[in-house]
Amino acid sequence: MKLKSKITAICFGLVSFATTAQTTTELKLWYDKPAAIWNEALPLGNGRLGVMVFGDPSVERLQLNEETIWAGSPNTNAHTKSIEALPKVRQLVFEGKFDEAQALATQDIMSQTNDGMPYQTFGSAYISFPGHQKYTNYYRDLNIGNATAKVKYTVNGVEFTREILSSFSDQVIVVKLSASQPGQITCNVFMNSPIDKTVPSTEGNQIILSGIGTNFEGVKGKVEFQGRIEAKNKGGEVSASNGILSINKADEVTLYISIATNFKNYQDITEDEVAKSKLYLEQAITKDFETIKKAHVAYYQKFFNRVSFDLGKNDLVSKPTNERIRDFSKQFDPQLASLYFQFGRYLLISCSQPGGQPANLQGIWNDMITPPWDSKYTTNINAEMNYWPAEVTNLSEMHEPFIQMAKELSVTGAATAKMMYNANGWVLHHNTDIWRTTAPVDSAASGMWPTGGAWISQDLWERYLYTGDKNYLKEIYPIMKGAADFFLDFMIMDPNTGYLVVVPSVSPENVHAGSKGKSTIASGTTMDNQLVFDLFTHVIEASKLVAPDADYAKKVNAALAKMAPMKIGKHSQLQEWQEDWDNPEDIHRHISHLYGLFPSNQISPFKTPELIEAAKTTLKQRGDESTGWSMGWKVNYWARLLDGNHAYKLLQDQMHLVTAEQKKGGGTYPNMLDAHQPFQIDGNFGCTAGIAEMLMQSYDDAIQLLPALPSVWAAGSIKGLVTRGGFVIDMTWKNNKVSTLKIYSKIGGNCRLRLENTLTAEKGIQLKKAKGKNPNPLFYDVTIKKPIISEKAVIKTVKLPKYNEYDVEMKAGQTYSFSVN
Ligand code: FUC
Repeated sequence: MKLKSKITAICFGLVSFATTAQTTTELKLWYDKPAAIWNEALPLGNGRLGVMVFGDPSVERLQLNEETIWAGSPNTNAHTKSIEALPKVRQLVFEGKFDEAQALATQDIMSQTNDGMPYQTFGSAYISFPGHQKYTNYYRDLNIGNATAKVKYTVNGVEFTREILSSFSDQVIVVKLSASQPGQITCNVFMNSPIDKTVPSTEGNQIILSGIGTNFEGVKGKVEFQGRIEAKNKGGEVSASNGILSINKADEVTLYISIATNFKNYQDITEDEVAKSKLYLEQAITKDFETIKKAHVAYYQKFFNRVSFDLGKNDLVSKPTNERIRDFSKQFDPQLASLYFQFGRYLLISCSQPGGQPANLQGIWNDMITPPWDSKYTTNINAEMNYWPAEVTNLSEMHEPFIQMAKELSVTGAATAKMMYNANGWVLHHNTDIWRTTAPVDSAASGMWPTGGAWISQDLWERYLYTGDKNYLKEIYPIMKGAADFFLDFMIMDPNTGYLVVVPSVSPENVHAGSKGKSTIASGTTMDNQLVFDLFTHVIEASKLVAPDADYAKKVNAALAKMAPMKIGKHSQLQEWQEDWDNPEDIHRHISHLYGLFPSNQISPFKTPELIEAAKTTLKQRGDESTGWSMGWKVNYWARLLDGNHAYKLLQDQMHLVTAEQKKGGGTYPNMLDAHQPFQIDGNFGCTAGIAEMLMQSYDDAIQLLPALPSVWAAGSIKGLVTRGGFVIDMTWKNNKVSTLKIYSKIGGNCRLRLENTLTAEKGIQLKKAKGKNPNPLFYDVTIKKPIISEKAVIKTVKLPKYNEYDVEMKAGQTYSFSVN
């Protein structure tokens, strides 16, 4: 009998699928030593309250964050000086006087007041245990299967255990201290903060720390915060005085840590932090640790358990996580890869909850008053990257704070657009903060980039493609339209090229040969063109669906027609700028012009064969090793180039262990957080999204299964990935080919599958060979202008593997199982 890979399709209702779920041990980061530095401590969070657990036996440190403790207060950093400067800067750019243009922009267009406020730590809670300096059998872990951390060790034959969580359901951090014998818990608890003028105090049996976010760059600090700790003991005694909570000879103790601020929203700080911190504590303390834990775990697992991922097992889980990170590129450790993927999902659930703030540069975890780049939102890549895993890894709810921020930015950005450029719509440059400031900040070299609103809008539109939710689209349409309106006003014709361009701008944050490598300022950069192309295209699509307006569409289409196509330069590369300035030796971390490859869909192996080759050439020229987020982006790039082995190589590079001694290069800290360096959370999210992209892609007309599977991941399973069009994919694979497949359709519609296997339909199932355009509107088509190709460029033709494409019309709420004969 001829053995042919044959998949049969059977339609079921909601059927559960037995993929090998990740077991509890696989979902743990564990260590045999306490954390000596912050980058070894373990992050817990409930979206609002963050805690880094150090796990030292004699003095536990819990470094604490509340997501709304920022310096400053409601403010704007926009100004009018730019109105006069704008035409002059543009003229200088057009004359090729880039250094002068950049200097003038730095002087007159960049913010004249502040560059945004920093995100600040609350401080730390310490628990000191007299006599615990000498210990044996040390163990600590972070269990991302249930969002709890544990510390265990033995002193004089007594085993001590600490269990810590940041409760989603009760809005407090709880710490359970227990011992293997009664009467053994004796410790002192206290708090302090690097924020000047914080005041410790005592109220009954509660210890309190109150403070105010700092003044910064001329903006008065007005975020008032208060933290409270109370203990509930079994046996022994508890007392509090002078800001110290003393526990004497207890059998078991639970500490309840509550923090609140006066922050209501970006323009209102009139909450009562005292009442709030009291209330959270009062409500939580009526419940014991196990009750709080049960509700916490149930809440967390509702999201986390939507995706399971298995790449096979070996016994490396018995080694501490830091050693496995160190050895990842030398040994095959499939469980570390799946753990790292899931860790990104864990972090997103833990730092981005509906109703709260979006994940900033460090998520919510920060022990400083002025952290690197203020731990703000950098919108020329970092803030968007944080949300790449949200839809595809089945965490759509975690996307909400980012959408809310977009709504707020569209308000503050409208005032900035008017004031600074006399333009309609709204503008965002390369940074914002909790006050939603939108003016250009820092020097013009990095900050003179008015295209943030376009990228934010791309993310908003993408969410619609995953959910098909028209109500949501109605809600975000005005934001997208406002962003488009800005560019309709702001863009002008470049007299050198005749194209409609964004100017002044930069290709983040790269200098160009037009200025002999000194300046970044330019006109009509490739990334800007791609971003505005997306924005205009999406606005036209969205308007057809929720606010038909033929005149507006005509206007936007007319602008699109005047924009430059992509260009392929003399080194066969995708040009970063209008001029062929690219240097093949340039290894800059930003490869902004490949935005068109990922996260956008303008460059694809199927539709734009020349551009895909040029993008690959560019990527090879830029090299692999870089900052954490840059490597995270490259995993996605190589996945879109259908090269799983190269994507895997980038994951190996990203696993470069960065320790207190080994400080060179980007990579991963012992606690698995991304090292830019310093710590920046985007690399974690970028890599999680990248791994999803290696296993499944859904753009360019089809859902492609295993598009970039590295050869080492020959067998495995993933359950719960979401595609554009709202299909949930569960699949296993063997010998690098799909072996079982189940698809749940959330919203119905045509499911076009692209894979190397052959599918055969069972009776009753309408499985057709795909023909023509995918009729599913969530796989809408984009038509890219033909690229302009330099005579010196050498473009080879791409050889694609042989794929089969099928269509199955699916019904909402139904599960379709396919099996391989
Ligand atoms: C951009 C990047 C840096 C860093 C910063 C937060 O400016 O160029 O590498 O990630 O954002």
